[in-house]
Amino acid sequence: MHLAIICLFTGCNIFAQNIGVQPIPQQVSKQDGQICLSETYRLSGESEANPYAVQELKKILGGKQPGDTGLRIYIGEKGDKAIRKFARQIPNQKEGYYLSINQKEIILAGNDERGTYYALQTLRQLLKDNRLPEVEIKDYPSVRYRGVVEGFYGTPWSHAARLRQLQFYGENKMNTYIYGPKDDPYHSCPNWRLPYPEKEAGQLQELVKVAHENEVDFVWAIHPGQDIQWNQKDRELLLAKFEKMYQLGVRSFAVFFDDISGEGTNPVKQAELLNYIDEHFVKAKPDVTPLIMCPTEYNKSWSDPAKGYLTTLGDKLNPSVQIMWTGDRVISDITKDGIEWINERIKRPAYIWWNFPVSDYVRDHLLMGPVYGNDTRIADQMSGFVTNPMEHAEASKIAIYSVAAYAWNPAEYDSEKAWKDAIMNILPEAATELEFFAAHNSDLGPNGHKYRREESVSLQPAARRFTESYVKNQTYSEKDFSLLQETFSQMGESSDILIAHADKHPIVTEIMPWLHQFKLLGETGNEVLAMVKAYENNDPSLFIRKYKHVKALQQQMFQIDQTYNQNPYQPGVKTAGKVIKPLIDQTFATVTRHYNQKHHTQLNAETDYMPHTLVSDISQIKNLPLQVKTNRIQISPALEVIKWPGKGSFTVELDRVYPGKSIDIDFGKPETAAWGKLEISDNGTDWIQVNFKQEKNRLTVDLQQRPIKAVRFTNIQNQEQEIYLRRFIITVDK
Ligand code: LTM
Repeated sequence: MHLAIICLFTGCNIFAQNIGVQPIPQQVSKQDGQICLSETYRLSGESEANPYAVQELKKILGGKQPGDTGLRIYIGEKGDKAIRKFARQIPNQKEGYYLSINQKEIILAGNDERGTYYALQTLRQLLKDNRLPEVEIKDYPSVRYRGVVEGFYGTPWSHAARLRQLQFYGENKMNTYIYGPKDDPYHSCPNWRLPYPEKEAGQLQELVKVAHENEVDFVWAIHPGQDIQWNQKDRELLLAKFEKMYQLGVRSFAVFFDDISGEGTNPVKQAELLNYIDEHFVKAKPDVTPLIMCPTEYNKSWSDPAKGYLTTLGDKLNPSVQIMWTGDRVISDITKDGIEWINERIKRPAYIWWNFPVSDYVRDHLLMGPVYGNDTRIADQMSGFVTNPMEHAEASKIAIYSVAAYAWNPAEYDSEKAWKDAIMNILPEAATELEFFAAHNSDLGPNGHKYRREESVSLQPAARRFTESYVKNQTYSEKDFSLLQETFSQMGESSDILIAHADKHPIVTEIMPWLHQFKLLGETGNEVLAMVKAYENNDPSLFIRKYKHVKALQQQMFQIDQTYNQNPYQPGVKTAGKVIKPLIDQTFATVTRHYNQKHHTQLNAETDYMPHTLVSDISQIKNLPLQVKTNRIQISPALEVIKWPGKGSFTVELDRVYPGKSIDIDFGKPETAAWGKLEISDNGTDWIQVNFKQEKNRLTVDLQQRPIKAVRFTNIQNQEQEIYLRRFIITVDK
């Protein structure tokens, strides 16, 4: 039997990008030839090589049998006999590998065990229809630790979703999964001191095992800062918890001090505790990887150089402890200046915790657009890059895949290409439809962090032209009109096609309410365009028919928004909010107003809009959106600690005077009455103070139908207060 059949050979090098491997390898030389795999192969190195790599190889080769004839395959890592003669070809980099495919042989040689595994992942991607390209690849990651931090607030990922994630990381050469869901009580307060119950412990054990099989470090994180006592008892309880996790198989650990206030924020005490853990646990065990910590001041905008929090950590923490960092702000892209700034203070390369596509502060949105904005020249200035995802595990894979590509080889990172490839990889059966949906579901809408993303990019020029000319002059180009019609139709088609895949792929189940909303919005768009034509053609009966239908569709969208995803923070289902929805709303309002003028009617031209305003001099509050649900007006809650300056205040101004029912407040702390003043106004100018009833952290006021035009809350002291904005709700009679 032939060793391998040469399909074609002309012998020339082409660019790395063209071999279709993600993440893009560092160095590729490719010939135009291909080999076709023979039915048998001869394998050298099986007994010494990384067993998970060998297992991958067997999976890739499918039904083919080992034998004395056929293609020769060498597998192993540096030092193994089978690949000794290729040792010089292997990049001398952690997790690096050498892969060569030619008519005689396939060489899969890792610089270490993980390197061999990654060689296999590349081989898997190269194999198409039993053919492999003739190629020589020398590859390694630019960033040492790459992966995901499950560090969001909200419903933690399910066990099944986590298992799928770990496989996905292995396939995409990510080596880190940090387990730190804020709403796991055994990770955070109040139960961080307690061992996991049996069921959860069993699941974590399985995750560790599967992580290992996929060459992923399972990092278990603890979040003890909100109630930790700086004494020997808590120190030992923390070590005992780590020991329990060690027994479950965990070999990598992190301690998070983010989003806490009070005593736990003391950097000297934090450093003492971490060094103690480092010396008595991490370094005392032969197989535990370097400790990771997330500081309290984890972004530049929160750091106060005068207090020296970061420099204290930099000076006092053992050099092997990794320090996490989210950038210039809580949610921000990582820049060269920014990383230089932090590295200088912490005296080590920062371990980046990138807060995208996390959506725990915009929970009614899906963030499925391209990953962009991080500097591509800073790989050697960071020790790690992990992404904090959405609570929707499958939908997050679009961004995770792209982060894998970025962190492996930032110099070759192509945001658009990674995004498209990600979608093709996640749902090949309906990639066109998922790409269309994702392109229009990527922005966050207004939010307290002021972080925004592009959305509906290809539609933007036509949308802008149409809106401007139609709203101002009721004119437009037919070409733009047709493009909009086509887009709105595609919204329905792609939603339907994706919905039809619900049984086959969990991503569809996750995004289902948004798919329904997207379809309804598309239908609304086309009916609004039909109103435009009916008005132009002077056809009032058609106009009214279409108007009624639009109103009915708006009602259905409202129902979806009020029924699904009813979390207490940003309940509801928002879609295509940056370009498409404003265009539809403005067109509807314009054409309805014109119709009203011409026909002396009073059709309601309103779509949903925010009649009330929030005014504040508190930087972390002033950009928070307001939410209205029937007769409740609430400030969108914030997750992290709010530093409320002395004399600072916020005011919620209502669009008119309402009979007031109640005010409901929770600032996460019991002592609000000592520093806070609540006032109401019936005209926005004159204020009277109101007293609240208090039960633990909850403050309530019964307004007894008093007229309300505005509500104000002030820190009357000169001193800054640290609070959590858990709830601020005004209920009125309509
Ligand atoms: O970002 C960090 C370090 N901590 C928290 C995260 O848990 C949360 O998911 C993000 C986004 O809201 N913000 C944080 O402050």
